[in-house]
Parts: sequence; structure tokens; C-alpha cells
Amino acid sequence: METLISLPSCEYAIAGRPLAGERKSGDAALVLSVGHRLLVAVVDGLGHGDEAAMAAELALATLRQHADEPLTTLFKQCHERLQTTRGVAAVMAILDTLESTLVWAGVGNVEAVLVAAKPGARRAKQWLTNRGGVVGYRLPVVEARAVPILVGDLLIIATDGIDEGFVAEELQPDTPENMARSILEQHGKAADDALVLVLRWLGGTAGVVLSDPL
Ligand SMILES: [Mn+2]
Repeated sequence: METLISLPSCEYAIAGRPLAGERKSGDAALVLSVGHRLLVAVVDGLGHGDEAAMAAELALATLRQHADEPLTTLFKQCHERLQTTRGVAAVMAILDTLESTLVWAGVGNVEAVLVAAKPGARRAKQWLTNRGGVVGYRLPVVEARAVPILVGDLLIIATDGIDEGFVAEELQPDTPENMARSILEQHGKAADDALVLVLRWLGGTAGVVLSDPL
């Protein structure tokens, strides 16, 4: 399962696979362009198999419905909709293409890192600190933080089926497709669903609504 789509403002790819023996993955992701903002989300349905996949799909459907709302509202909407499911761990991010800011927040074991294209005075990598909890079961107070983002920067988000050691490694800049594939191949754990999303901001302002075909 891989996709590569160019939006006016970004290029991204998603690489993922279910746990061996499962038909469906409980990990899922989306990138939506709404007005001048990009909504990016990676969700990991608890456990694996059909029920995990159901929770993940419902989370993404909820995000599509509320794509223009603030980040903290998105977590609350998903939390309410997922009450009857196992729930998900999630990272959600809103990239404001006019303000050049990334607002991001996470609950549970999904890893997110912002990699600077040109570090200069900036830190080369910034990690998102997640709150413990489960969206749909126990939602913590979600703290959305804003960080500046510059053209060429990479946002990488991975579920806990990817060994978190991938962020410590020197990442060779490449196409999102190649980077996502190599992270999955080198750091995917055998015992879980795995998914990684790699998005490079190209600096444009989005003006259309597109959704990825996952
Ligand atoms: Mn997992």
C-alpha cells in the first residue's frame, strides 16, 4: 500500500502494511487540503485486525467531515465518534500555508518529527511530545502546539509498528515515496501493523480539496 500525490503545496507518500496474517491494517493516514491549510493525520487503531481497522477508518471519516475545524476540536469529534470502538492513538497536524506554521498534537504511541531542510539557527529535528491516552476511550487534555515550518521541511509521522529509532538516524533527503518505503523496510516491526507518512512542504498555498485514495 503506497501512494504518492502532489498537491499544490506539498508532496507526500504513505507506506504501510498490516501485521502478517491480517487482511486489514489498523493503521491509517490522510492528507487533506482545505482552503489554505493542510490537515495531516496518522491513526493507529488499538490492537490489530478488523476491529482496529474499523476504529481507524471511523477516525479518518470523522476528520474528513470536520476538516476545517481547529485541532483540539478534531480530537474531541473523533473521541465522541469512536466511543463504541477500541479507539485509536493519533497524531494530527494542521499546516497553515499562509502563516507557515504547523500546529500539531498527539495522543498515544504515534511518533511525529519535523525535519528542517536547512537547519541554520533552527533545530534540525523537532519531536512532538504526545499525551498518554486513547482517542475514543480516555482523551487527555490535548495541547496543540504551533511551530514555524519552512519550505522544504519534512513532516514524518509513524505508528508504533515502526521502531522509533528511525528518527535518530541521519535521514537522507529523497522523494517522500523513497523515504517512506525505506523507513518501513528498515524499521517496520514484525509484530504489529506499521505505517509511516512522509510529507514535504513545497511552500505553495493549497486551493483545492483533495483526499488521498486510501
Ligand atoms: Mn500499533
